[in-house]
Amino acid sequence: MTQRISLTRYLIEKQRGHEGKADAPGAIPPQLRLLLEVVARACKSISLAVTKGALGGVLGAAESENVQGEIQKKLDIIANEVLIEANEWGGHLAAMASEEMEGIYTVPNRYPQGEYLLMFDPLDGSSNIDVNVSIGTIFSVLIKAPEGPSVSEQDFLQPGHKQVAAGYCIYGPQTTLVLTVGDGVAMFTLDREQGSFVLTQENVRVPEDTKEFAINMSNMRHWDAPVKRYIDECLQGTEGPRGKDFNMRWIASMVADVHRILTRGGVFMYPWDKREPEKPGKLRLMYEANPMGWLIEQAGGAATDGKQRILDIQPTKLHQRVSVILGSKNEVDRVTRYHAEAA
Ligand code: P6P
Repeated sequence: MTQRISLTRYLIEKQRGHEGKADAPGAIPPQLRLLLEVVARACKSISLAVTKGALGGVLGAAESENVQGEIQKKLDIIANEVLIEANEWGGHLAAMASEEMEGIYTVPNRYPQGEYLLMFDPLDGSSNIDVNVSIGTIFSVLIKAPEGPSVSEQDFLQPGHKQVAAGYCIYGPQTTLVLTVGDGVAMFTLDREQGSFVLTQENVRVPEDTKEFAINMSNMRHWDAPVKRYIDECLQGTEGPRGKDFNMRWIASMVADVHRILTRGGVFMYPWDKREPEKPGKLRLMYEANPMGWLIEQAGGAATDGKQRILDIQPTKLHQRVSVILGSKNEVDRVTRYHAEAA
């Protein structure tokens, strides 16, 4: 039987790569390796809480709202606290930012500060928590600019192509950590008997073509013309210009929809719509679209907001939203082309 490689060994070997050649793609410095190990350990704790469900008294809503004005679920708050407590003392971070917190969380003075910035959506897909559907943690890592004595929100406002690591952990039938440090995408499945993440797939590739799209169809009447055109053509199937039938999936957990796309291809869309025209989209740039967009690109896919590459967007606010079209390259290119033609 081939020897399984643990996440720890995988990261140590990448760190060794760094010692050899610091700018080699995928080589990671010791502090980044520590960060990723700590995040993985936190995800194991979150997975345990999620798996308990009703037995752990963690389902249902908390009596609070997050910065987005959304009712927080008890597990949202638990997951956020787990990530903060796991990461604040290690000396690898300057600060953290979360969907569940209005401002940034600066590492307390009683702990050493590092150069990394960690952003996360601690439990994406909250609407699925109480109905036992896959949810997940999404994370993104940036480096704080060396100048400047103290860390501020401004330090986080870097375009997605500046990320040094990104990933998610999906809590589904398996708990799987999916990670990139810039040289492709790897997947690690949690071996609960050992209590460790084990490498189960490397060099993940998204097929350039697909017959599967993911979008919330109930918003159809609110979409912009290019999105309506694209979906209409998919629905016309073999009788329309695409000449092939399409399938539709919408799990309403971005982590689960993206995991399917990384596993078998597809296109995921949460576009701008006219329900709240002042908002560019529903999903957040810094800790949803950027990490997922980088993973998809690292696996050979594409990610745009309909007009530009998501990873090139210069953020102006920590919690800013963005329209998201990501997945199989040829489909994302088509949707983006339809936006250009409409403009
Ligand atoms: P809707 C979950 O709340 C989330 O942020 C993403 O994970 C998911 O793709 C989307 O919202 C689902 O939105 O409007 O279909 O419920």
